[in-house]
Amino acid sequence: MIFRRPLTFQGWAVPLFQAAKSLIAHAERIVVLTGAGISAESGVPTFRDEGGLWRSYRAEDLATPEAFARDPRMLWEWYGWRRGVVSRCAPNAAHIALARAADKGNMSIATQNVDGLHAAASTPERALVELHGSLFRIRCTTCEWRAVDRSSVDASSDDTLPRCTTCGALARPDVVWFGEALDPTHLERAFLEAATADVCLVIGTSGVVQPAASLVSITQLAGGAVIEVNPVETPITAIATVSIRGTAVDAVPRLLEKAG
Ligand code: BV8
Ligand code: ZN
Repeated sequence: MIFRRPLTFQGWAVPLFQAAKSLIAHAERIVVLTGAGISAESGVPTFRDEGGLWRSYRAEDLATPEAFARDPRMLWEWYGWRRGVVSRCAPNAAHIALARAADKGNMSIATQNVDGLHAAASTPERALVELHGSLFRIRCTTCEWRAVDRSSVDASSDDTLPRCTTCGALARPDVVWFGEALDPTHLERAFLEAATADVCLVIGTSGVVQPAASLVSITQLAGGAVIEVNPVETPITAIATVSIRGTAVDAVPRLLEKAG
């Protein structure tokens, strides 16, 4: 039963929204996959939308280990700018509604985002997997050292770049770049949650980055329902049980609110 109609609050489309709400309300296990779109209404630039981050840059020029090896100052300048933008953003109603739902214990959230807004919305740590790392953690390029770091970055010279406090080597953002493997424990946990979920709720992702996007088909192939929230169609729409044409702030709190 695949519905692919735009969600409108007039006329017959409302039952689609109710169908999605009911699937969520009756689910024993829910896995949520979020992408940059859930943070758009908090003011965090997305990657591939008009005006998105990648629009003005090429992913392969920036978020890769080769780019960092070639020009660590340029990369630290970009991450420092993003850290500055994100540190002025607050979690929105979608992050907060998910955090409250996750607190009940039957929901896990796998996010592709590195903006830390799910954590800032007090999502229980046990329910959150940051698949691609965090803008606010750094790690050593040589030893195992890593640390939380929310400071502004001075990329004006190699000497002012962040350094490991254990061995003094150059530090890098603790994020997963293209061509780098995700943390296997994170991936295993996310895959298990997806394989055992009754519902996969996909919010604000273009569904192009792997292996994160494959969580959706894992739930679908295991017989679970897929509910997508996105203002536009994506490759995920084709396998969605219900695809809601709406924004995260508009749709997510309504989907999660308990029937009155
Ligand atoms: C790896 C961190 C292997 C850094 C990021 C198949 C299998 C495995 C790998 C691949 C594969 N095919 C290709 C690959 C390679 C690659 C990949 O996926 N390439 C893509 C581009 C084709 N994958 C990798 O390299 C991964 N590594 O597989 O390694 C390996 C194994 C062993 C040993 C060595 C290697 C690593 C991928 C991680 C890359 N890092 N980020 C950083 O952020 O700086 S990815 C980056 O894209 C972000 O994390 C971002 O979150 C993510 C995905 O983008 P989206 O979140 O979807 O954002 P986007 O802008 O695209 O879309 C926003 C959506 O929101 C839109 O649809 C829009 O309509 C919607 N929206 C807008 N406003 C709203 C909204 N929705 C709701 N409400 C709104 N208001
Ligand atoms: Zn070190």
